[in-house]
Amino acid sequence: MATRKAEPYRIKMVEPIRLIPREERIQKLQEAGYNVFALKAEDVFIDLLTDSGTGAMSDNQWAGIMLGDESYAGSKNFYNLEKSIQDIFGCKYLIPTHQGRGAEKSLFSQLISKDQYVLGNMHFDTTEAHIHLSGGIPVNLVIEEAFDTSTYHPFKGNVDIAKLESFIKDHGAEKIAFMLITVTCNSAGGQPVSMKNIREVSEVCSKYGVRVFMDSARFAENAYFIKKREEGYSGKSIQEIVREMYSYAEGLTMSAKKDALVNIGGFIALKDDEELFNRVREVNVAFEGFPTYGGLAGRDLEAMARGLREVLELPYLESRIGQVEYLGQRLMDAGIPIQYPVGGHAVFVDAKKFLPHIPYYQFPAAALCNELYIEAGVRGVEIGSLLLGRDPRTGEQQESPMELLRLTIPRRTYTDNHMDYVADALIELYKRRDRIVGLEFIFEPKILRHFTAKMKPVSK
Ligand code: P61
Repeated sequence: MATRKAEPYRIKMVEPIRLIPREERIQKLQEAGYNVFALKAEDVFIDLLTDSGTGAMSDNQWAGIMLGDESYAGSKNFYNLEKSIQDIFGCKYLIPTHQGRGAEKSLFSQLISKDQYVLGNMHFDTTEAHIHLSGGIPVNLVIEEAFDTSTYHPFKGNVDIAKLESFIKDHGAEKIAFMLITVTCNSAGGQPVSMKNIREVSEVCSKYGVRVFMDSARFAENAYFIKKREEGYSGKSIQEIVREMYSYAEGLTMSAKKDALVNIGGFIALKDDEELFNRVREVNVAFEGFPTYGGLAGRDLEAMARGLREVLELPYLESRIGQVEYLGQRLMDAGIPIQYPVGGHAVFVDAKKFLPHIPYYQFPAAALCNELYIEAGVRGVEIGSLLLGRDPRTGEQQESPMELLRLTIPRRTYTDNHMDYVADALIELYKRRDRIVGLEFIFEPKILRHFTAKMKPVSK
């Protein structure tokens, strides 16, 4: 009896990728201002920048694309998506959007009054931006263990319940717009939130009359971790777990580019608040489009309707999370410091520990990211002080609590052989880590600087 698990799919179409020679990689990176965001994708061999919109669709999804009903109003694909969302999340109301941030913009504009707080485990950066844009103040209440990369905790995305309750008591419920639980918690390393924690958040919030929503980009990956790690859930199906998770919230925002297994799309779903639904739908027409397409083509809606059902299949999730774990394990076996346990969608390398000689203001994770490109043509992404930026009041560079290189794994796209190749490259870098130097700016944009900054290695 074979114990090894293999991918629950076979490959029908391939997209060639190529590794350009090392001298060219050095030159391309220099031309890109030592910023991997400025590289052309065709100069990247294995692209681990994001798992967002980069996965492979199934034959069933592609078949659905051909059944796109491109009517301006009342497309049949909208109703198929609505049915998927009602079945999966138990939400009556659907508002489609072009991607996750579209959903954030429309929903938050109707929930936040000026200077109200929006509580969360750890808000993602677009979420934080839309909270600010709607006049709100984001607050992160994740447990302390999330910041300690080497200590095991099965649910590092959990909300600190004591902090949550004292925050509500100290500030008063009327100063709080709502609570948003991000599953899995991307900013903490793709770390899951337990069912117990979701339930407790909902209990505390309902005690004080604070509404609860879920940022659901990786909801199925979160459900998988609950099944594997939380007592009482091993016998439940992913669908049953998802239904229970969402029984504790009144609605959700979704970037469908992750766990709906599509290249573009998003939505808001609301359980039963008809009045809120009407208000959000109204602004969404102005921001995104008519209620039955919301910035998407009928074919996109159909691919989402089908992807949302596929993502709940256990063999898919086992293979998906198993691949991320496989890469993490290879790195750990070689003594490379990573966020532990490995999250659902990415391996986060702890660059502070990998390159202890590079201070935060010389961006160790960005330096490591660049070296990995030179070494192997692999593109990761920095999540650290470069992304965090300067204090808006003082102009001082802020020190991020963690300096992480995120190796984000697209869904159903690369093989374990690719993972071995990435691991081998990082192990090589680890051997010569003493020779890696930090970065300094030659051009620093004022907003979202990490996308367009130009840098150079500091001279020794
Ligand atoms: C990512 F470099 N994530 O992780 P949208 N919520 C959550 C997300 O992870 C998320 C969104 C909402 C991305 C894409 C990304 O500066 C960046 O569909 C938990 O991307 O609008 C997106 O969903 C927003 C990468 C976004 C970035 C912004 O790679």
